[in-house]
Amino acid sequence: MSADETKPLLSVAGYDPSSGAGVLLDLALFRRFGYRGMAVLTAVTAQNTRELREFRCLPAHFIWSQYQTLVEEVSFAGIKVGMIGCGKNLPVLSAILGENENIPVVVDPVFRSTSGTWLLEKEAIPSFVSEIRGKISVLTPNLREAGLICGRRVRNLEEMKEAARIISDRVESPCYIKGGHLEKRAVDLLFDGKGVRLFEKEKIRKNVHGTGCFFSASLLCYLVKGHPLAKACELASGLVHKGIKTSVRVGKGFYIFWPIFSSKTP
Ligand code: PXL
Repeated sequence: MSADETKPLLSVAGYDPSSGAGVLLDLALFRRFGYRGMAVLTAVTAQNTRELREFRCLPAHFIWSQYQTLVEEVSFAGIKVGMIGCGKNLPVLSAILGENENIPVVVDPVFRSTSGTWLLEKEAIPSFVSEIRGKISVLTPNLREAGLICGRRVRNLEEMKEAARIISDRVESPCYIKGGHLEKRAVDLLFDGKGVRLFEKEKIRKNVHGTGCFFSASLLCYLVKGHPLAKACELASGLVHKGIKTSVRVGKGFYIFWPIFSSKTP
């Protein structure tokens, strides 16, 4: 076991009581890969598989206090960032990232819930970009989030390519755009600052909640295991595909991932 495998992974994200997304899903995935997960909560939501009813952001000083209390004792092998919730908490995120520049950091730009609630104010998106700039390993927007970051529509492969270049330039990191919602094909695209790689999968027509969290948490695990970025993306995208196939409907709304515990490391 390498030294890093004994170190925990950190999820900086929100709480979804239904476990379909957020820290509960992240920690379940970290465990599935054999890592201990720890979590700094940014926000708490009230939601079931049908709707996200409301949420509260935790105060910036308290998010910082959760992080500081942990790092007094442990250092992390990698960090995944999900829902931040409020623009006023972005400087804390920036401070956390600033202290962890030598480990893999995957940032999922969570701007809107599957059911349509804004999970970060639209006006805060430019500061989101500047606070993470130069401090992360990869940003993983979906089509809509990519559109919000670069201020133009992203509806097809050509627009994905342009958007990935613009975003990568702005955040000074590679950008992986998830194209699961493209009309005909499900194609994801990675721009690593030099070239473009495509990852195509069979399209599955199933409304699954938490796909962004699932992808970014798995991607972090593969990076921490030592895979280069493109290989880690390929593996994570394959795992999400498998996860979507086996996802279940526990309530009346979206499907959620299940079973996420397995005796076999993916
Ligand atoms: O899937 C985005 C997301 C991330 N994190 C939390 C959420 C959601 C969507 O509802 O609630 C905590």
